[in-house]
Order: sequence, then structure tokens, then C-alpha cells
Amino acid sequence: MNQAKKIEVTDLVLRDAHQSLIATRMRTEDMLPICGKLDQAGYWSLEVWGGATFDACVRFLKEDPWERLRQLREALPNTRLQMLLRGQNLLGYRHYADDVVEAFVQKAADNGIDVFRVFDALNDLRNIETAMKAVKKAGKHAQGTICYTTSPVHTLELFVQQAKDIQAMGADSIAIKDMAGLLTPYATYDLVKAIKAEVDLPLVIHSHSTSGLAPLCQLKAIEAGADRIDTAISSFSSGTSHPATESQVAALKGTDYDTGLDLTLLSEIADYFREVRKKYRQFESEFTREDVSVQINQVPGGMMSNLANQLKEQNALERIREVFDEIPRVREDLGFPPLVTPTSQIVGTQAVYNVLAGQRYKTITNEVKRYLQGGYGQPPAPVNAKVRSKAIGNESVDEGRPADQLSPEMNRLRKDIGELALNEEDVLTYAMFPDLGREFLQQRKDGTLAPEPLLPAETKPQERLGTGVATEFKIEVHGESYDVAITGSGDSGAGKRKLYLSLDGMPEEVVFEPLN
Ligand code: 3PY
Ligand code: ZN
Repeated sequence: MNQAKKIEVTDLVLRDAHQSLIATRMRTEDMLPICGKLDQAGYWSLEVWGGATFDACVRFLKEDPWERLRQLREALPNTRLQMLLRGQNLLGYRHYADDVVEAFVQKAADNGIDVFRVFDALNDLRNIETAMKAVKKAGKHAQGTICYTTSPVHTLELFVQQAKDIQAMGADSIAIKDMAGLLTPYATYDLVKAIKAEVDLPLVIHSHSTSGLAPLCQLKAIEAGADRIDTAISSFSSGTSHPATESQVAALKGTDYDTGLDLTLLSEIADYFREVRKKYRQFESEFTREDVSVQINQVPGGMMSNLANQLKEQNALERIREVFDEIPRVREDLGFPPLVTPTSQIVGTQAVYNVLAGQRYKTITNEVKRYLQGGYGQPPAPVNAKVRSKAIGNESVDEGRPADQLSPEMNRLRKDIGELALNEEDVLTYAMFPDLGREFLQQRKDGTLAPEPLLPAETKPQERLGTGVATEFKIEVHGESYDVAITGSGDSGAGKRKLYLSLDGMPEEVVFEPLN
């Protein structure tokens, strides 16, 4: 007999939903006017920060992400604020030393975060340990995460063991994070039942609706004993985003699981965001719609549109299905990592190279090499030995926790950024993105920060990226080889242009002055 109870709701509209549907471009100015209503709605929490929002603020919107957090904190005094933290990677793209992780968590807490959802892309729990401890030290809610995926090694027993290990770390709750929409309703039921039977902690289901199954999965999760669901207000829901808040609330209304949320107020919030979404039309993508093929290729929301953009730039969009077929093969070669930042980029970029080169592993990205050296932690299953030896020859594989190789970094970072950093938060911005962060802080000092322009709604897709010229090449610098792909271009002000690049799969940008 299930124990019936009120189900708690976290709304993701201010973070994951716009990350999944409009490339993380929602600006703070479009969040603040609705905060009064969001704050009254009675959510258990609102996810407002972390994931890719920090990067998007600094890179595209030219907003200080810390200032966004402070403004949201002030505008949402009665609601728990939640963030997504990528374990030892924080909100950047590499492993940081423990002192950076500790400082980041403390500052996020000081500026307003109450609930930290912490995950590691490989589910290597050694990579979330420092962050989880830091959250507890800051007196905040530490939520450990299981990244859900399917493979011969991802059994119920493995996930239950992981839940137990997370509990042993002192977690306050556990999230099952189904970033790709891979869960099916009955698999969800079994997974939640198995975890709840062994681990007495609140359990949250975070599901993306990529395959259209997420609302059903959440219902079965609730029947199996889950305590909380993550949803997105309807105007930013579904597809690669999440089940619609109002639909889930309506589904549970009048039952023992009633969320207690008011549908009238929610529909006013939905009306507001419906208008906001129109402003960001240029970032909409056809790959954010529901597509059940994710059950085969496992490509999470966000990754689909990234791949589509990457291929579009190279006039090879018609090969996207081949790339989707290649992704599971690369994933198997790499020991079945769940596909989530940064493994989604690592696997996705390698799959693109394998398809476009017409030969698998003709080019191996530096990220794949680092992965195969143990640079991200332990893969869930053994990797393909042939691919590894092709990638790294006889170089040794490090089986330790990657951050154990790193000496404390904060002092060096403080010194490097010097007076451009007005506070510790600025040092952490610089830590996340050395070049971009420095440029941001310099522009702030010079008073030249300008957000990427929003195009008029009628602009045609081929005009969005300027010339439409697609380029992919390799460069050699001081004996190191890098794979470069131009992924977009934009105006940088004062007659200058900006190129967005993918450098070994990692986003970068350069500013240049056109000759004519
Ligand atoms: C992120 O890391 O940004 C994610 O949303 C992962 O799902
Ligand atoms: Zn998500």
C-alpha cells in the first residue's frame, strides 16, 4: 500500500526550462516582473541558477550572474531558491581544486541559494563529495543526484547503491535526474520503489519530456513513493523541457497527492511567460520538440539543438540522423557515461567527427583523450581498449579522484585577476571562464558591457549567424593540436565582430575587426 501525501513542486522556468528551449537566453529583466506571483505560488522551490545560466549571463547577456542571484533573492523572499551544480566542475568546463569548490558554494549560499542539486556526469560520487560537504558547512540543503541512463551496467542495484552512498554523504534529499527523457513510466516506478525501500530520504523526479513520457513517469514515481516533482510552467514546458506545472497540478488535484497549488495563479504566470517567450524566438529550435527517438539515441535536451547548430554550420544538417546513430556507439566505447554536461559534449563532438570524417576516430578530440586518461573520473564500465590505445597510446590512466591532482587555486586566481575583481564573486567568475570572465570584468570596468542583440522576430534563420559560411579545421599551436569549429558570429560593437567557436568541443569566442 502506497503512503499518500502532498506532492511538492519545484518550478524550473527560471533555469532548466529556458536552458532547454531557448538556449538559456532569458534575461533577468524578464524574470523580475513575475517574481511576486512566483513567490506566492507555494512552490517547494524555484530553480533559478546554475547549469548553463552562469555561462550564458557572462557570454551572451553580459549580466553579472551573481547580481542576478541577488536580485532574484530579493524578489523571492518566501521561496527556496535552488541551483544545479556540476560537482567538481562547478559551472565551468573543468575540474576545480577543492578550495575553489568550497569558495563557490559558500558564495552561492551567501548570495541566496538554499538548495544545491549536485551531480557528476559519470555518477562518480568522489566528484560531488567536496561540494556536498561545502553545502552542509554553509548550512544549506544538499541534494545528491543520480544521473539516470540505460546500459548493461546501469542496473537497479547500481542505482540503489548510489542512493545509499549519497545518503552516507549526509545528503538531505536525492534527485533522479532524467536529463534525456529516457525513463519510461514502469521503469520509473521500479526505480523509485527500489530506492525508497532502502533509503529514507525525500526523493525528487527531474524529468525532461523529450520522449513525451515524463508526465507519465512522474505519476508512476508518485505512486511509488516519490516526494517531489520538477515541472515547468506550461508556456515553457514540454519537449526537451519538462512536464507542464499546471497539468501535473491538475492531474493530482483532489487526490491524496494534491500539491495545493492554485491553478488560477499558475495560469497567470503561464500567460506572462507566453509573451516573454516570443521575444526569444530566434533561439527556438525544431529539435526541442517531443521525439521518441531519444529512447534509442539517448541525446538529452540541449544537446540536440547544439548538434543541429554544429551540423548546420557545416552544411551537413542532413547527417544528423547518422550522428544520432553514432552517439550510442561512441558512448559504449567510452564505458557508457550518462549523457549530460560535459559528457554530452565530449561524446557528441566525437560522434560528429566520426561521421563527417567518414572514418571513426580518425580525429580524436583532446577531451576524449583526457576522458580516457581518467581526467573526468571513473567511467561506469570499462572503456574500449582499442580506442583508448589509439587515443593515448601507452600513457598511464589515472584512477584517482581527478581533483586530487590539483593544488589550491584561489590565491593564484585572486592574484591573476587583480583589481578587476571587486570581490570574491568576481574572482569566481574569472575562475569559471578565464578569458571570457576577464573580458566581462574589463568591459564592466570600462562601462562597455552590451548584451548580444535580440533580432526582430521576423529575421530568417539563415540571417542569424551572419555570413552563413561554415568552417571546421584543425590548428597546431606550440605542438598542441586543436579541433576548431565556427559555431556562430555576432556583432561586438565599435565595428568589431565576434566569432563563437568550438575548441575541442568547448565553447570559446574571439573578437576581430573586419577589413572592410
Ligand atoms: C546542466 O549541467 O546545465 C544541465 O542542465 C544538466 O542536465
Ligand atoms: Zn534538467
